[in-house]
Amino acid sequence: MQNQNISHSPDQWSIIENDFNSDYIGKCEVIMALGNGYMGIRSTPEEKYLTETRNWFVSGTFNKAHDTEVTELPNIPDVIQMTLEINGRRFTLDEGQVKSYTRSLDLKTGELVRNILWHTDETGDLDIEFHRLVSSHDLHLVAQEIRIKPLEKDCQIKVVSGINGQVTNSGAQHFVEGSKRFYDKKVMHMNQVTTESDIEVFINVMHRIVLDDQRLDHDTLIMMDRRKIFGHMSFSTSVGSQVSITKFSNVGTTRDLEFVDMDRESIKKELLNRIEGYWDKSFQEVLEASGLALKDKLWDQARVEIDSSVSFDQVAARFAMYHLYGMMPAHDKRMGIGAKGLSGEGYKGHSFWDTEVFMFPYFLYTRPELARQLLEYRYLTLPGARKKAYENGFEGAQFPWESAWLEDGEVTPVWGAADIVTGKSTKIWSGFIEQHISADIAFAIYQYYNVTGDEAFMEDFGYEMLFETAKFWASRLEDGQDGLLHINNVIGPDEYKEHVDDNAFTNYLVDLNFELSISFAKKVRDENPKLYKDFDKKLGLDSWISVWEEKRRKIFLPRPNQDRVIPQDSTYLTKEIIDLTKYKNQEHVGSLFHDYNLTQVNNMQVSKQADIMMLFYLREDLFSREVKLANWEYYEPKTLHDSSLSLSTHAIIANDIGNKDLAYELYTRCREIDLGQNMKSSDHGIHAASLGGMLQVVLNGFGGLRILNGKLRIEPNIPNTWKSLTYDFHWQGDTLRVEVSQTEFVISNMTKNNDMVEFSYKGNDYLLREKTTVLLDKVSK
Ligand code: IFM
Repeated sequence: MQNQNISHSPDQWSIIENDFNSDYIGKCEVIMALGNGYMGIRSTPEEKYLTETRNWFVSGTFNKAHDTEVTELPNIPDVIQMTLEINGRRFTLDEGQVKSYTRSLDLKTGELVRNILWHTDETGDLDIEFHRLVSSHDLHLVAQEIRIKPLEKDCQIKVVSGINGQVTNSGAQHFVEGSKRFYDKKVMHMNQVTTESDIEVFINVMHRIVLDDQRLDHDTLIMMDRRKIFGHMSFSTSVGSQVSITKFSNVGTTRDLEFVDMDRESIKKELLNRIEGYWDKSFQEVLEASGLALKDKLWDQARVEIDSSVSFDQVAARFAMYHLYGMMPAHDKRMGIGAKGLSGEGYKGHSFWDTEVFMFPYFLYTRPELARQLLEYRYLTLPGARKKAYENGFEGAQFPWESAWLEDGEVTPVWGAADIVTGKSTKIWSGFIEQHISADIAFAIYQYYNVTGDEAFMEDFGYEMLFETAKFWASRLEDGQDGLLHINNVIGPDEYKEHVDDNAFTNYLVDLNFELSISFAKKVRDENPKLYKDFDKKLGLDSWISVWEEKRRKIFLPRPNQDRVIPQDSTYLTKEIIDLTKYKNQEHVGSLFHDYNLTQVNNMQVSKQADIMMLFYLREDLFSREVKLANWEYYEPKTLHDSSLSLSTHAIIANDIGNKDLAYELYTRCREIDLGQNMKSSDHGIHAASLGGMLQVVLNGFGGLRILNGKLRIEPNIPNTWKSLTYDFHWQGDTLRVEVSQTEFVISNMTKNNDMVEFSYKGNDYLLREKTTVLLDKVSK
C-alpha cells in the first residue's frame, strides 16, 4: 500500500504531496530532497516550522565537532529559508486558509514546485508558487523562485531572505564564524571554517524581483546578526499582476577538487564572480540548463522501463534512480556515498557495505565509470585500512565498517541508543567486529572486472585491494580444535547477532576473497611478470599465494544440516525461539527493543535482516534451490526486516526460488520504506541501500541479469502485473538491451563493439550478435 498522501503524475515522472501536515514535515523534506552529487538539500519549506529539519550538505566536507564525537558531514548555513509577509500577515501553512495545496518533485527535471492557494482576511485569495532546484549544470548552484499572484486584494509584500549560519547538526556546532558582507548592494556573502578539518565554506546569495515582465530595482535593507546575514525587501503588487522573487545561491569549499590549487581569497572571488554571472539569468533559463544536464547525466544513461498495470512501479524505479544520481559524488573520486545520501544527518554521511553490495551494482550496469570511481575511493582509503589491520594485530588491509574522509580510518561511533534494561548507552560493536565489509569490497571488485574487463583498473587498484584483503583474512583466521580454520567473534550482516563465530556469510565471502586473490595472482604471474614483481616487492605476493591456498583448503564453511538449513553462525540454531508475531506485524521497525535489550535479542533466534539470504544472492552458484527453499522457510519467519537492507534481498531470493507473487509483495514493501504510510521513517534521511536494492530487484531479480562464475546469465521472471520490462546494461564494452514480456525476452546489442556476446539462459548457452529472442521456460530449475 502506497502512502495515500503521496501520489504521482500520469506521466509517471513526478511524485506529489497532496496535503500539508507540519507534524510530518520530515517525510517530504527527504523523499523530495534535491541533489547533484556535489551537494544535497532537504526540501524543507521556505517558511519556518517548529518540526522542520534544515539540512544542506556538501560531499566530503567531513568535520569532527569534538574529540568525543566521530567525524560527520556538517550542515552548512541555510539559504532556503525565505520569510514572506503579505499585508502584514506572515505566510505559513499553519495559519490562514489553505484552499489548495500540492508539492511535487519532477524527477525528470529535478524541479521542486509547491502550488498553494492561500487565504487570510488581510490578503484575500493568493496564488503562491514556490520553485526550487539544485543545478545539475552548475554543481555549486541552488535556485529558488517564489511567484505571488494576488487574486482579490492588492498586496504589500515584505521578503526577508539571506544566509543563516545559525545551524548545527542536531546541536553539534561544526563551524567557526567567518565573515559576512553585502557586495555592491547585490550579493550577500558568508564564509565559515570547520572547527577541526579546517575546511572553509563560501556561500553567496543574490535576489532579483520581477513584476509581471518588469525587473524591479528594489532596495535591500541588510541586517547582520551572529552567523546571519539577511536582507529585507519590500514592494507592492496589485490584483491580476504576478511578482516573482528569484534567489540564486552558490557554495564552494576549500575541499573542492577544482579549487585545491587556489588560495582561499581566490576561491572566494571565483565564487562571487560566478554568482554574479546569474544576475541577468531567469529561473527558467537555469532550470532548462539543469534539466538538460540531468538528462545527459542520468536519464540518457540509464533505461529502466516498466509497463505495469500498477503505474507506481515505473515511478518507484525513477525515484530510486533520481536519488542515487543525487547522492553519487561523480565529480570527485575522493568521496563515497553516505548511507543516507545527502538527505539527512543519519549515519553522518558515512559509507558502509551498503555502497558495494546495494548501490554499486546499479552504477556498475548503467554507469561503469562511476562504479570504478566508487572502488577507487576505497583504494584511496587503503592506508587507513592497512592501519586498522595493523593496530588490530593483523596483516594486509581491514576496511573500516564506516568510512568518511580518506585518512579518517574507522569512524563508527562507539556508543548508541539507551539499553532498555540497564538504561546505559549500548556499545556499537560494528566498528570492531563487523568485518565482512573487506570481503564485500573484494566481491564488488570481481563484479566490476566481470562486467567491464577493465585490466587497467585491476592493475592500478583492483589487484592490490584483493591481495591486501586476502592477507588480512589469512591473518584473521583462527585454528580450531577440529583442525579447521575459523573466523570467531564477528557480526555478520544480521546485526542482532553479535560476537558470533563462523558467520556463514562472512566465511563464504572470505573463501571467495581467497579464491579471487589466488587466481588473479597467478594470472598476473603468468601474464605480466613485471607487475607481479612489483606486487611481490610491495606486498610480498609470492609468499602469500601458497598461504592463501592453504587457508582456503582449511577454512570452515558451514554446510546445510539434515534439514538442509545452513547455520547462520555456530550458535544461532541452539538459541531460544520466541513468538515473533507481534514484531512481524509491527508498524515501526525496532519494536522488539521495547521489550528486550540487545543482549537478550542476541540469545534468541531472531534476525534483523537478510544474512543467509545475502549469501544465497552473492554466492548463488554454491547452493541448490532445495537448500535455498529450506533456509527461506527457516529464517524468513525469524527475520524482522528491521534494517532497510533486508527486503530487497528477500524479494530477489523469493523470485529465485520461484515465488514471484511473494517477490513482488516484498518488493512493494521495500519501496514503502521511504514511500509508504509511515510518515516518520525517512526523518533521518533516505534509505540509500534500499533504493539500490529496489533497482537490483528490478534488474537482477525480475530482469534476471546476473553474473555466474564470471559469465553473463539472463533469466528474467517479471511480476504478473507487468506487461514488459526493458532495461539497458553495460557488458564488456557494449550496451545491451533486454526487453522482457510474459512469454519471451529479446536481447539486442545496441553498440556492437564485440562481434558476439555470450550469455546463458536456464543452463543453455547463447551467442548474441545483433538480436536474439529467447522463449521463457516457466518451469523453475
Ligand atoms: O550497513 C547497514 C547495516 O547493514 C544495518 N544497519 C544500518 C547500516 C547502514 O545502512
